[in-house]
Formats: sequence, C-alpha cells, structure tokens
Amino acid sequence: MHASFKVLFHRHEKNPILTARDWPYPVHSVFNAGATKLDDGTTLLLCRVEDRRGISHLAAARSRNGVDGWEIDPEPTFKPEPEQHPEELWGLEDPRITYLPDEKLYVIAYTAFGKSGPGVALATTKNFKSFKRLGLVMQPEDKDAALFPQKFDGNYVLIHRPVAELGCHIWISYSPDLYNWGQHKLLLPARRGAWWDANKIGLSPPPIKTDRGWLVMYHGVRHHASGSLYRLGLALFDLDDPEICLRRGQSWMFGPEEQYEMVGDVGGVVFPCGYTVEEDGDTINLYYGAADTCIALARGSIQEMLDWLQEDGTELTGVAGQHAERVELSTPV
Ligand code: BMA
Repeated sequence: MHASFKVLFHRHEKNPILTARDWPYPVHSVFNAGATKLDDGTTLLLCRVEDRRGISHLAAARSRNGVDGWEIDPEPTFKPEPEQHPEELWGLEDPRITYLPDEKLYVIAYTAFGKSGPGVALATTKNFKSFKRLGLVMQPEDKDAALFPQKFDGNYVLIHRPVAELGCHIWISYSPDLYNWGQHKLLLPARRGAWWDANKIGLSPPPIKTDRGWLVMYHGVRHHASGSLYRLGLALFDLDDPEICLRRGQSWMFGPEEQYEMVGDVGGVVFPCGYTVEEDGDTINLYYGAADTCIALARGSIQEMLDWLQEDGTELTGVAGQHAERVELSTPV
C-alpha cells in the first residue's frame, strides 16, 4: 500500500459516452460540450463537433439519464454563419451554457474563430432550436468564457481568458445589457515556473454557486517537450463579490490518465465545458472533452471539492490576498 491522492472525480464506466461514431451525419470528432439540465430533467449537451475541413459547429445531444440513450440533432444545431458573422469563418468552439432563471433564458458563451483569431461570442436561446446571436463581446485573442447565473449590482458578469504576451490569465468583466462590456479586471493569474498551472490557465465550466462561495474549476496548461497537458484545479470566490478569491487549490485535482484521454487528436487533454447537478444538490456530473476527440463523464461531489480546497488550498484573504498575487505578476522574470 502506498498513500494516494484523493480522487474527487470518478470516471463513468461507459466512457467515452459520446464519440463521432454516434453522430447521425459524418463528423471527425466530438468534444468540449456545454451542459445543462432542461425543465423536464433531460440532460442537454451542446457538443463541439469538428468536421473534416477542421471547422467546428455545435450540436445538441439529449438524454434522460445523462449517460446513454443520446438523441442527437440530425443536423448541426448551431453552425457558423461567416457571411453575416465573419468572426465565425473558421467555426464555433467550446460552448459554456448558463441558465438565467429570472429571464428563463440560456446564455451560451462560445469561441468564435475568425481571421483575427479566437474571440468570445454570446448567443441566447430558450429551446436550443433557435438562437439569437449577440455577436463578439471580447475581441481576439480571448476564449474560455462563461456568464454567472445571476446579476451583481444590476450587471451581468462574465469570466473569460484573454491572451497577452505576458501570460494567459483569467479575467472578469461587467455589462448592463450583455452587449457592452467593461470594468475589466484580472481575476485569477496563472502561476509561474514549474507549477501545473503556470503561464496559461482558463475557466473550465461555468462557476458553481455553493454556500461557501463560487466554486470555479479552471484548467492549467503545462507545456512540455512533447506537447501540453491540460489539467483541472479549483478556486473559490466570494458569493457577493466574485472578484474576491477566497482560496486557491495548490494541486490539480483531475488530469488525463485513461487511454481515451491520452490518445487522440490532442493527447493529454481533459477539457470540461459543462456540468449538471443531481437532485441531491451535491452530485455533479462533469462532461469533458477527452483528447479533443470524444466526450467523457466523471462524477464528483461539490461538498468533497469544497473540503479538498479547504485542505489543499491556500487562503487568499480578500483584496489583500488578491493584490499579493497580482504583485507577483509584475515581478520581472
Ligand atoms: C484549447 C482549446 C480547446 C482544446 C484545447 C486542447 O486552447 O482550443 O478547444 O480542447 O486547447 O487542444
């Protein structure tokens, strides 16, 4: 016996739960799906589907139990319209779904990939059949975005990940109407040096509201000689002021291990864009793209994630804690 790490997410025995072979029309790969539970309890995945040109569109898959029996739309559900929206010339990627209960509206934050690079676009829907585009809200290069499911002081709040020469960090921005965004601030910086989340991080699924704060799963990208590894970590933000980071995990808590995560178009990648929560309010179904090739499911507990963060994380008390991390950023290499 040797001591082992605490396992927070347990892979489903039917993994991968969705692959290109399940699709009703020819596609190359299916991965990085947004997720939500509809009113009638159906799990809806909005999957990123890549065709053989290399261009991605989004396709809805629905299942009663969120594991199997998927009914996949017979045609692309939401596809690029480059003539009207040139920012979508090379496709739509990595959707994150947020339900706004007050407005009975789903907001989808996705990556629109055009000639200037990937940017953040928003669309709304009530039924995942018709969509209203709000257009590009963060210009390239920016991705890994999701909306909070509530307003703060009358503003919508978006987390996103702009790319800058000095590093890829997680930012937060505000809008009164979903179109006009401002008050941009650095929310969570990538670490530096040898850390698993050095230099490049990004939001994974939308933030999870818990009694201890907003629980945020984020991915860290570790570049190494033969490619990169995408792993997941946790951070907790204040319920009333999501700019305040209360705790940040030190270790990653989920990373590529299985064959379907290590081998594929981009091996060594686990990339969740969505989750659903069971009736007990605690069990979380995490849907993730594996190796940019297929979709897999892992189950965990929100309470266990919070407890883990309590043990593994470091406390960042309010603005002072945040400030300390920001100061570290400005240290010359
Ligand atoms: C990121 C995103 C994801 C992808 C990952 C690994 O930059 O583009 O869509 O899964 O890289 O290739």
